[in-house]
Amino acid sequence: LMGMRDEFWEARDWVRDQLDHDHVGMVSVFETTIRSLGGLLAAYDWSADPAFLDRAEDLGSRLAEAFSSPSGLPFGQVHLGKACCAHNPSWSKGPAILSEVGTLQLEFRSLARATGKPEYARRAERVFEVLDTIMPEDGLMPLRVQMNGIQTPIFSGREISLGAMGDSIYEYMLKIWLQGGRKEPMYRAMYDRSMQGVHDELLKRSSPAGLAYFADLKYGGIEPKMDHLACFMGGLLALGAHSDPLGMDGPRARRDLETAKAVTYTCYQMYARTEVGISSEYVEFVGGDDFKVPSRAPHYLLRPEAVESFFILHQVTGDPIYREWGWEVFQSIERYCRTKFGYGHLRDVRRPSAGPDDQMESFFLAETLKYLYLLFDPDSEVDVLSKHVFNTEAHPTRIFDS
Ligand code: DMJ
Repeated sequence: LMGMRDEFWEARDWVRDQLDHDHVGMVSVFETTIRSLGGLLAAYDWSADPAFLDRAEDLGSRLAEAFSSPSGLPFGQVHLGKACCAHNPSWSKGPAILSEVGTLQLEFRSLARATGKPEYARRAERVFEVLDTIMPEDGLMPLRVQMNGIQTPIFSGREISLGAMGDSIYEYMLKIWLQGGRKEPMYRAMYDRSMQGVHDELLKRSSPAGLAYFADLKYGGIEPKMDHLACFMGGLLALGAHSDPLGMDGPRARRDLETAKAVTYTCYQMYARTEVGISSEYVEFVGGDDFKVPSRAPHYLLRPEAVESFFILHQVTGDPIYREWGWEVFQSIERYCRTKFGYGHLRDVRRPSAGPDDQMESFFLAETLKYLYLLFDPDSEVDVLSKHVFNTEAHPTRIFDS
C-alpha cells in the first residue's frame, strides 16, 4: 500500500521460512484471527504469493478447533501448537465474549475462498445463524454469551456496549454482507435492526454542547460513558449509509450518515479538548461540562478508531475537515508518543511529562498509521467504498465480486 516492496518481500521470506505455529501455546482465537490470520490473508490477496496462503491455512486449520462447541459458537482460546483444548478463558468466568464470537467471519470466509474449502466459511457463518435466532428484538446483544455444554446459547447479564467486548460484532454484520457482494440479506437485516436499536436506546447528547455519543447500558440503566473503541461507529454508519439497499438518499441512510458525522465530531473533541490533543481510553459525560477524562482510564493505547472514522467519512463525503482532524491527531501522536525506536502508549493524557510507556500494540501499525496514511493518499489502490473490505484490524481484502 505504501510502495515498500523490498520490505514486503523480505517479510514474505520470513513468513515462508520462519513463521511456525507448532511451538505456540494457548492463544486468543479472536486476537490471533484478526491480527495474524487476517494479516496473512490480506497479504495473499494483494500479492498472490503462495507462502502467505500456506501459512494462513496452517494457522486457520488450528484456530478452527475453536468451533468445536455443541452450538458451534467458538471458544475464546485454543492451544495453537497442538490444535486442541479449546475453552473459554477463566477471566470471562465461563461465558463467551460477544465481540469475540462474531469477529472471525471475514477471515474464515476469505480462507475458505482462497483454499477452496467451504467448511471454514460454514463454521464461521454458523455463529451468525445462531446469533440471529437469539438476538433480542431491538438488535442490541448483551456482552456475554453462555455456551458451555449447550445446544442453544443464551445471553447472560444485561450489559450492552458499542465499546469493549461488543464493538466489532456490529462491524462484522455489515462487512460480511459487503464481503459477499451484498447477496446475503440476513447479515444486512441484522445490521439494520441493531442500528435502529442503537438510535433508539444508546444515542445520547451531552450538555451543554449537545455532542452526540453512544452510552453503555448496565443493568437496564444508562451509563453515560463512551469508550474510544466505540469511535469506529462513525465510519461503520457512514459505510452502511453509503451501501444502503434503500438508497443513500433515503431516510435511514440520511439518519445514519448524520449520526456518523456527529459522533465522529465528538471523537475528534475527545482529542482536541485535552491539553496534549490525545484521547483517553474512555470519557464520562457529565452534565454542564460535556465530558471529562476519568481518573480510572486516562491512558491512550495508540488506538485507531477515531482516525478510522476520519478515513471512511473522508471517502464517503469528500469533506476536507477529516484530513484536518487527522493531521492534528497525527502531530499529537508524533509529539507525545514517539520514542527512539517506535511509539509508546501514553499513561495519562493529562500528564504527558511522564513520557510514553515501553509498549506498542501491533494495531498501531496495522490500523492507526495505515488509516492515517490512507487518509492522505490521493491515489491509493484501496477502494473501501466498492472493491475492498477491511477486517477489524484494517487488513483489506477484495470483496468476492470484484
Ligand atoms: C483492534 O484490535 C480491533 O479494531 C478490535 O476490533 C478492537 N480494537 C482494537 C484496537 O483498538
